[in-house]
Amino acid sequence: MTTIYRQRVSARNSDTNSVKNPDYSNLSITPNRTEAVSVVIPAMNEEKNIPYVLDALPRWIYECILVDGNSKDNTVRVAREVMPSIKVVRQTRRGKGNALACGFKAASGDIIVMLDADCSTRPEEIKLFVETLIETGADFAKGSRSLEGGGSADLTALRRLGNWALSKCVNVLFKTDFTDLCYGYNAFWADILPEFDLHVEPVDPFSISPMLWGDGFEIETLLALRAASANLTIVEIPSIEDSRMHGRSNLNAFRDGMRVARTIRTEWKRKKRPIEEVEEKAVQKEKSDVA
Ligand SMILES: Nc1nc2c(ncn2[C@@H]2O[C@H](COP(=O)(O)OP(=O)(O)O)[C@@H](O)[C@H]2O)c(=O)[nH]1
Ligand SMILES: [Mg+2]
Repeated sequence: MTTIYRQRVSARNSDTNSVKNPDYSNLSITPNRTEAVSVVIPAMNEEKNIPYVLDALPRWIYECILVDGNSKDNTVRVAREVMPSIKVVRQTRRGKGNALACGFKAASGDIIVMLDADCSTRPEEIKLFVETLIETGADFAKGSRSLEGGGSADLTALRRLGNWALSKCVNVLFKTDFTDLCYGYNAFWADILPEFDLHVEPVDPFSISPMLWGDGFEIETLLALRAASANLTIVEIPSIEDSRMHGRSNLNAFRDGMRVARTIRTEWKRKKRPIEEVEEKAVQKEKSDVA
């Protein structure tokens, strides 16, 4: 029996007691599970990487959903060759965030796992995420490269510093204990999806910006903060991030770091004010920045 190392994140207001208290006693990995697991993989031009990811997926998953970001290469064809049962979904707008939202909508499992297509997130860790959700009763399992047992070969010094600073800022504002805010390897129970309040309608063709708030790399922050604001139970899990195998990252540390910073600000205000007002302001700001 292997004991899972985990750390509880107190993602709740001190004035509420609506959070489920997971039972951490006897936490263990067991081979039996009845919950259906959907794996959602956003992929844009990953034809060289995707075969390795799909090959390494555990055989017991219920479904794998690939969300294609209008790849110019053969990502979709290669994925279908390697895994004929794969469900391919087209994203409705642009960005990793929109891709994930489209994938979540298409998922029909009890548990949804987010995995990257560039070989940086390890499919063998899916088991740890799933078992932790099942055995602790937590709502959201958040991967952390900073916990003991985790690590990263992909983070640059600048990204590491930015992530550390943003995590600290969030922990003060949201009374949380996140150790790795901007990490994309997460899993959650599908029934908490409404708490994320994600929308996938295509953007108005006459709109100035092809992206809406949450469509970019800020998605991971947005999910974590909405889970925290909804007083859901969040558990951090150590995770090892490898370097992407082929190609280059689509993330720009400065541009996307600024989006994350604005997400923190927007979500903090969202907690305090009516949702529509705050989101409308964020969208307007986004449009004026693009113009
Ligand atoms: N569908 C889709 N996938 C994307 C998009 N941007 C990034 N991805 C995927 O998201 C994952 C992480 O992106 P990556 O560029 O490696 O960013 P990094 O890991 O933060 O450096 C990879 O699987 C990418 O193919 C996008 O606009 N659409
Ligand atoms: Mg990557």
